[in-house]
Amino acid sequence: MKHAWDGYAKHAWGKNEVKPVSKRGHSASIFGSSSMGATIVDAMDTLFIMGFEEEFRAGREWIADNLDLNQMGGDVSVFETNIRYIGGLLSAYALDGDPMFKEKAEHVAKKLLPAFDTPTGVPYALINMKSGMAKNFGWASGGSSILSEFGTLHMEWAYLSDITGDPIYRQKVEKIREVVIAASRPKALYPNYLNPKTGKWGSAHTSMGALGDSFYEYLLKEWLRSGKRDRLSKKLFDEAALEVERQLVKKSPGGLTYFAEYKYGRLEHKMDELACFGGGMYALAAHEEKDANSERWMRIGEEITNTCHEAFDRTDTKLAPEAFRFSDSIEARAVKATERYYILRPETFESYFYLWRLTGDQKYRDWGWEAVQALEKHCKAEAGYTGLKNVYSTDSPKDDVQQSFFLAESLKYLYLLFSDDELISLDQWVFNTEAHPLPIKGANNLYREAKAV
Ligand code: DMJ
Repeated sequence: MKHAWDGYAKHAWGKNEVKPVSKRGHSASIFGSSSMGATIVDAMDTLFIMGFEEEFRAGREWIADNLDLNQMGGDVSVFETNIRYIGGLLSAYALDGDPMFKEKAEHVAKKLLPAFDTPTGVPYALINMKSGMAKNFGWASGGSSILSEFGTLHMEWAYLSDITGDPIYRQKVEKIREVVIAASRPKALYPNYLNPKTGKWGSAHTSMGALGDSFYEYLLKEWLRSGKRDRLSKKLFDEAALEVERQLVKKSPGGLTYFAEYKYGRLEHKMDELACFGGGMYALAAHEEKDANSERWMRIGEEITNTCHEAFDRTDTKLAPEAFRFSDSIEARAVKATERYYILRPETFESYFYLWRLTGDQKYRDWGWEAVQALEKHCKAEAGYTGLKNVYSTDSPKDDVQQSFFLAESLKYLYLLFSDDELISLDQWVFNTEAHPLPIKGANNLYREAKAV
C-alpha cells in the first residue's frame, strides 16, 4: 500500500490514477475528461484501516480543498462515481467522523441527481457534470441502462439519507427497485439491460460477471446494511440467487464449479474474473441466514472460490486472465487473446477474505499469499503496480495503469485476510462493491445517523 500510494502521490497527485511505469497521471474514460483525485478518494479508508495517518491526513486535505465535481468535464459514469467517490467518502466519514466527508459525499450525490430524471426513474449511465445532461451508452441494447450500474446504488444512497436526514436519496433507489420488480423477467433471470424510458428489459443476456455482478451483491448486502430490516431486499436476493444456481451454476468435466452466462437462448461457458466475487457472496448469504439454502450456498461459495484460484494457478504468472472458459478441452483458462489480461482486479481476493473469515480454513490465506507474491513479482513497477497484458507469459507487456480499485479493494482485502477478524468485523460492517466498508445499522456505533429534527 505504501509503495502504491507513494508512487501515485509523487507522480500523479490529484490526477485520477498513476501510470506506474511511465510515472505520470492517467485517466480512464469512466472519470470524464478531467482529473479528480480518484485514487485519493478510493484509497482513504484503506489508509485509515492500515494506520497510515500521515497519508490519510494528506488525502483529507486534498479532498477538502479540491474535490469539486463542478470542475469535472466530459461524461462521467454514474455507477463508478457512486461506488468509488460516494462509497469512499461515506466510509471515510463512518471511520473518521469528520463531517467534511459527509458533506462531500452529499455534494457528489447531488451532482448525480439529474441522471435519475428519466420516465421511469431508472438512471442513465453517464452524466455531464457541467450541464447536467445525462444519457446511456450507445452500445447498450437500444439505449438501455445496465443492471450492474443502476442496481449498485442502494446501499450508498440509503445510508446517505440516514446520515443527512434528507430522504431524497433513498427515494431515488427505492424507485429503481419498484421498476425492477414490476418488469416481468424472461426465464426468471435478470437480463443485464433495462430501458429507462419503457421500464422493459433489453437483450436476453444474464451474467454474474460484467454488466450483472454487483446488482446481486447489493440485494444481499442492503439487507445486511439495514441490520436485516430490509426483508424485501433479501427476498429478491434469494429468488435471484436460486435462479442463478438452478440455471447458471455448472460443473466442468474436471469438476470445477463455475457461473455460465445466458446469452440469446443458450449458455456460454465463460466466466469473467469479475464473477469471482460470487464465491464470497454465496458464502456470506449462507452464513447470514441459516435456512434450507445455506448448506448448498456455502458449497457454491467454496467451489467458485476454488475455481477462481485455479484460474490464477493455471497461468505462468499466477495471476488470472480477465475471462476463462470451460469445455471438453479447456478448463479455467482464457481462450481468446483479448481475454488474457489482468488489471489488478480484486474479486478473487475478496472471496478468499470472506471464505477465510467464515470458515477459518488456512488454504485461503495460502492462496492470498500466492497472489501477493505474484503481484510483487510481475506487477511491481517503479511508481506503483501495473496490470499485465498476458498472464500466460512471464515477460508480459505491462498496461502501465495502477487502477484506483487496486488500493481500494485488492490491497484492502489482502490486508484484511491476514488481520484479526475484529478489524472491520463482518458483524459491524458491510463492504460496498468497491470494498468501502459501510456501518451496519443498529450494530455499529459509527453509523452516525442524523438526529431527527
Ligand atoms: C471495481 O470497481 C468494483 O469491484 C466493481 O464492482 C467491479 N469492477 C472493479 C474491480 O474489478
